[in-house]
Amino acid sequence: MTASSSTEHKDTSAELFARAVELIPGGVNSPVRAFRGVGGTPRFIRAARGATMTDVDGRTYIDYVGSWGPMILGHADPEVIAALHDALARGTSYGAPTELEIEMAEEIIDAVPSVEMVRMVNSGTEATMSAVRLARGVTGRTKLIKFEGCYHGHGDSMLVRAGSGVATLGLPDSPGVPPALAAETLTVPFNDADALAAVFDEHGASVAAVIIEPVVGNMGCVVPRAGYLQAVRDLTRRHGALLIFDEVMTGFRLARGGAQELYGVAADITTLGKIIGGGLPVGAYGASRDIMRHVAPAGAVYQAGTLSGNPLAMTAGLATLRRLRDPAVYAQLERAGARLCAGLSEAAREFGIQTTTNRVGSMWTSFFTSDPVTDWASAGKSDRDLYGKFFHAMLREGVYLAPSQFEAGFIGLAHTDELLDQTIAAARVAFAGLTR
Ligand code: HOZ
Repeated sequence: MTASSSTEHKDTSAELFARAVELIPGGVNSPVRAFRGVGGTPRFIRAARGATMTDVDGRTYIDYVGSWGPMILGHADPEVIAALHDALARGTSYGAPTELEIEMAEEIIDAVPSVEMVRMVNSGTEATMSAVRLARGVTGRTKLIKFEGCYHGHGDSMLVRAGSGVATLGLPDSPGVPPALAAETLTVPFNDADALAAVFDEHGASVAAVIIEPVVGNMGCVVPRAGYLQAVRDLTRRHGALLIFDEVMTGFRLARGGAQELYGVAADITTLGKIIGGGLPVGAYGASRDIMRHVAPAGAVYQAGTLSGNPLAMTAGLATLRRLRDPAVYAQLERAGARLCAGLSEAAREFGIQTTTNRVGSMWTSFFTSDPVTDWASAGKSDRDLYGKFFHAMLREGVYLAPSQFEAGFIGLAHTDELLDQTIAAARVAFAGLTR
């Protein structure tokens, strides 16, 4: 499929981007969208429906970004939209509690057994920042262990050797983070339990928490080795540190109970976002009652938010989560992921392009390297120039991938077999072009 176009020669996106860069840093409100990881200028989107997005020049793309994860049902899902219409008529924000927030808490608690109480916030960043503060408040310790290439939003403590946009821009440590605070964050390679054990041996008594993406999405998709998450669990218990699973991407995506359900490892604190907002801004953190009783006003660890538990976000989230109660959903996503990734790998092989594709369910990344990708060092070996060329070739063929090698692709329930096969056909054309 080639991007369908009503105005083939027009580039309104480029015109809008030229306006945007004068007004918004880098022309975007979140760095990866600026296309710096792949070159060129971003497409400005006018509308999206199901598994496709249409840009301002009328070109339609099969979308594998899915708003960076939330759109598991597809864009403009009729049930979500109907629920939002209904909610809109009752007002957009009250700054006072609603029954919807209780229903959302019940839905999350039912899905994730390690979560007995939950606090809603407005983004994944807020969720992880709050989770780390909670861990520090509960343990009375200050150090945080994170993994190289994992990204947990842009909170100060997390911007150390981070993935996602900071890796894409080659700025893994951000200016503006006080060195004294950054020094409280220790980093180790993902998938290396011995390295984690060594850091615990040295700093164990001062470590408040380990924060991890149980399946990494932010260095591209990187899969935990068999037994690795359990080893992380065991080490945190042994050293009295709390284990934070950042399930902002994986929550309700890999299984209803997220990576914790899939791998059978329970976290102490879980962060969520993306899918639970059904496409509206949202985040959440939850844990046992014993941990959550420390959060204000029940306890002394302070955290608050004007729009937290916003009725529209709760409505879109609930309409989404209720559809994900059916286990058949995850079987369908698994089949779709397997079909797409098998097709992409075969197409790459056909044209002699070296790729390694990592996938768990509906999260995946094709890296341009023949070596296994198991951590940040191996992800960094991927040929980013080639990824950029592939990305643009796919865009020309009507497929919208993440504009960075270091992001996961997301498949949703609206990606039909026909669309998946069109994507594989597009990849054949793209790979053929790379060999010329
Ligand atoms: N860093 C985000 C995904 N890992 C990108 C979010 C965005 O640009 O919207």
